[in-house]
Amino acid sequence: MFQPEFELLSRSQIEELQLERLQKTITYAYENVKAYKTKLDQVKIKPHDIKSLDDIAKLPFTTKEDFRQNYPYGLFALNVKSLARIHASSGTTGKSTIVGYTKRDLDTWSNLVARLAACAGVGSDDIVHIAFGYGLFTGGFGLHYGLEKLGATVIPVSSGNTKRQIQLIMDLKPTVLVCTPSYALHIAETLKKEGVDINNVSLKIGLFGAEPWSEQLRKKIEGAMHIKAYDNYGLSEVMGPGVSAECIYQNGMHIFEDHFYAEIVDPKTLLPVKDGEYGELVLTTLTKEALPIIRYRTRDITKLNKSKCSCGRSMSRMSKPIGRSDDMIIIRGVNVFPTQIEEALFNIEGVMSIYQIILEKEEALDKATLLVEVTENIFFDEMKQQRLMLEKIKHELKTLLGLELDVKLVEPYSLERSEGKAKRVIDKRSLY
Ligand code: DLL
Repeated sequence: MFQPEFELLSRSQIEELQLERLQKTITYAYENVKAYKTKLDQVKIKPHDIKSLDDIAKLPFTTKEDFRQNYPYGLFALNVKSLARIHASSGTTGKSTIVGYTKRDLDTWSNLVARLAACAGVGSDDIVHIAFGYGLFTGGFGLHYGLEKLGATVIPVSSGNTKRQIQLIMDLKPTVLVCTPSYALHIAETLKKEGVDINNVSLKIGLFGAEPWSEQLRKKIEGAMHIKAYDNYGLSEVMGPGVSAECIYQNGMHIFEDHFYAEIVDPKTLLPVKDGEYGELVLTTLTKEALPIIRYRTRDITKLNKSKCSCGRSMSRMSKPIGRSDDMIIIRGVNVFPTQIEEALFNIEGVMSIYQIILEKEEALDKATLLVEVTENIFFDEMKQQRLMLEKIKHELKTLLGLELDVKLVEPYSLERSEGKAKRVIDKRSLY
């Protein structure tokens, strides 16, 4: 454990520390960020009204829209000149979200990323190949400085040029791979295509995150690469990677609750869900200087488990997010997340690990087509085999998800591979 003095606190000690830090954060944000003062004044709450952790429910939420309205620096508590670094979120629409860090924030961040890696059993003897993009995205630099702090040997490869990645993996013999799970899969496929014997690959551990992925995908990656694959979660608005991470028991990601306060709310009513139920994760930072964030609506759908873990940590565990509330697709009245389709698909032999959902408009109705890559012997087999495969996929989707979808089998390696976050849903509806 990297920081056992915090990681092993009991539940009551965590909550005591959280309350103390929450009160400080609310006062600090109220006094230093105009947007927060205005929001709190509007609901007639003063920082001293926060007397217990439950009182947080009295505070307004912060959303991506607040970042847009206050672009670029309006939510910062300090003058930008006093900051040590700026990053931005990988927004797909509109302007990116700008985030900033003081020296102390960067120190906290690297401690939390060191914790994240140690949680998965990474240590100072490890050689780490980082294939996250370096730049405004928080993945590259975030993991980099944390792993250096842990004492590991870091190779800052960055993303892209998969053949070169493989050459470096074979030559430099890293023991840990850091990237998105979809890129890990692409690396695994390329290793196979290049005819590399997996037993000659030095990798033992994968630290994968930055996008939703199913248990089935984990099994595929672990099987293809002969590694243990661990999930970790974070978002730029709150810090970047290092908000939560799996320990060796791979049974939920421990939220680093001495730095973040987590709530789960119903995304429609915004009221807390019952303990252990799925809902939207809402996070409040407890120690940030440059950009304190109160009740940020992450849009990520997950659930919390507050029981003590076999690793000894009492910090709550969040389940793998099944998706973002804004990625949920509604097909003929059934709500689904791409990861649920992924789970159903990957149960079927002959399905490759890549799929895409195309959303289109047909007259006034939404139409969804699922493109699934299948192995060569199925794709080039007789029509009858292909028909059987189609039926199998449709049946699996129907029984597991109650979903009726148009399915098309496509040739292996015909769908685009991602070097960063995968794009599972292609929404063409706005084009009509
Ligand atoms: O993706 C930070 C990060 C970098 C996390 C590297 C882990 C590793 P953003 O680009 O701001 O930051 O995107 C944040 O990505 O709200 C989730 O929707 C999604 N996400 C991140 N990690 C996971 C994960 C980084 N482990 C958004 N599982 C978040 C599911 C994830 N979704």
